[in-house]
Amino acid sequence: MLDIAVMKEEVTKILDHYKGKTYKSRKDHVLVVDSSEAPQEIVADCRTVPGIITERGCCYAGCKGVVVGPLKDTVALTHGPIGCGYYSWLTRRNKARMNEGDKHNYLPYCFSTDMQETDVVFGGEKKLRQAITEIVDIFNPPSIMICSTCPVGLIGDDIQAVARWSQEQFGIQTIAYGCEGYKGVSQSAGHHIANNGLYKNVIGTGTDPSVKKKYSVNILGEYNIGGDGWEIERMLHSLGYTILSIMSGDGSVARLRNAHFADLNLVQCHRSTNYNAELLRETYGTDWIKVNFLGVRATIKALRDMALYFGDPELITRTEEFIYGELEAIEPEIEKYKAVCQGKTVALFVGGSRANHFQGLFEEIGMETVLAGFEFAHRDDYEGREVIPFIKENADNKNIENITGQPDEKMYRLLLSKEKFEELNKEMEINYFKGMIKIMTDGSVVVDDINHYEMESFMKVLKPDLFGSGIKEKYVIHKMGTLSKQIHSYDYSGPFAGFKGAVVFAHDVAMGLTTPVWKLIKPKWRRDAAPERTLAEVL
Ligand code: CFM
Repeated sequence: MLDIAVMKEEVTKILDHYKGKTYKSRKDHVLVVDSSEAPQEIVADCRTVPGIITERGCCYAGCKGVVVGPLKDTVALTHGPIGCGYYSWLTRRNKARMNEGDKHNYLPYCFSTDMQETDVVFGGEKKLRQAITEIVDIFNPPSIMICSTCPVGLIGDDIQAVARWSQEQFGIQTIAYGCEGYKGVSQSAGHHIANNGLYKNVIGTGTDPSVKKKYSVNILGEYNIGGDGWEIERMLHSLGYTILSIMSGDGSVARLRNAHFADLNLVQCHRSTNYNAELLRETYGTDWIKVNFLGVRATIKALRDMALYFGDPELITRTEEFIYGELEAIEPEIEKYKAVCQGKTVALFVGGSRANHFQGLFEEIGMETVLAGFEFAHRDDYEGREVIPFIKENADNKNIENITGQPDEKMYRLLLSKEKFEELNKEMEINYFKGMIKIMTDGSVVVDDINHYEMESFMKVLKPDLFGSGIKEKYVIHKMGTLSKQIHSYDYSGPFAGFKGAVVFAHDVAMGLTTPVWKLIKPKWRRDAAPERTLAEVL
């Protein structure tokens, strides 16, 4: 149990190392959870202090790397220097395979215009046209998606004009995303741009209502990292659901076109897909529910909510039987690993939703989350959707087009009557997400857009047994003698979702914690109690 007053004091000490503007900016991004002060407010989704060594990524990463990139039947063409394409090429471990009905999988390829200095000086449109011509010659894909990197916006290449040219020249749908790396303040802007592009050009363009079967759903914000999506599919298929599309892990443009025929949308990652969840609701009347397939209890809740939404007694019974069978199989395994992990603590710093989603899973193996934070989440991901109307727009998020959906005359339909909706809403909060702060215990720390200095400082204060984060932090943490697990790419493991995934996760954590190597590493700050340097001395 963490002491609120002690933690507040520690946070003050850490922040006191900052001066002037930096202090002013950072103090509002860090809070100690204190339910007596609820609702607590945090500052998020704004510019990082220059030079502070943030853990954030760029807008292009959010658009190409996260949302558009995993769609396997389109060629995602990076218009930019080769590094941008290369580093966003499957390092996230968004798996894909050819499933029944799939005709294409371009994910094993990395497509880039490989911009050089001369292209930056004289313009890159010619090279972009040439790349598209080659792509059509070699692959003749059903669609092409152009994703911009920083130099493209700086020199003003007209990617929209090239997309129109490509469409006319080859008759292939070509969508251009103006997702230059510097647009917005993080990956988050890229999610929004990608959502907009898919909503305008892909979703709803399918004309095959026969895809719709009983209990048709879309899964939004599930990227099949380490095979998570496949485990979710296994569960939903055995319960009799039809998955029309997944945005976008192991997903395809072909399936996304018919997403508007679904009865219900399931939102796994709220941050990256809340835009389309809302647009689908506004345009087609399709409700969405927030699900979380990470963690046993969370998975059970998601499956129960889904069954409840459809309200079919047979489906509800089938769901309970399924849950019972799965639990019977995994519980002894989880208990075995829990014996190792019990009582340990964890700090989590991940993108925009997993620092929230994984907390339940850690709790189930006996581990308490003492610090959690997001790289690029917005206030609603911390505080809940009720704050959305109060979020102030700034110059950066004004940059990104904000679309609202108009009801589609032919396709708009409501599955639930008003009364039924209200009744269920009380139980499962349809179209709502409560965010991170409400699930955390008093005295734990929430940090938005953590930087290197703060990460090291909190490591020393909280001494977690595990730091769940990404590749940028991993080895620094290891050098501190602490286990670090990559919650983005799952290191080389997975799936962690659903019932079976929980066992894989528990196994991995237990294995990591008991690795003998920790006995051999003692970081300097643990060896001698040398006086701490001030930030000014470090800089
Ligand atoms: Fe959503 Fe993601 Fe995440 Fe995200 Fe990401 Fe990711 Fe992430 Mo890395 S879409 S916000 S931009 S859950 S790549 S699969 S792990 S930072 S917490």
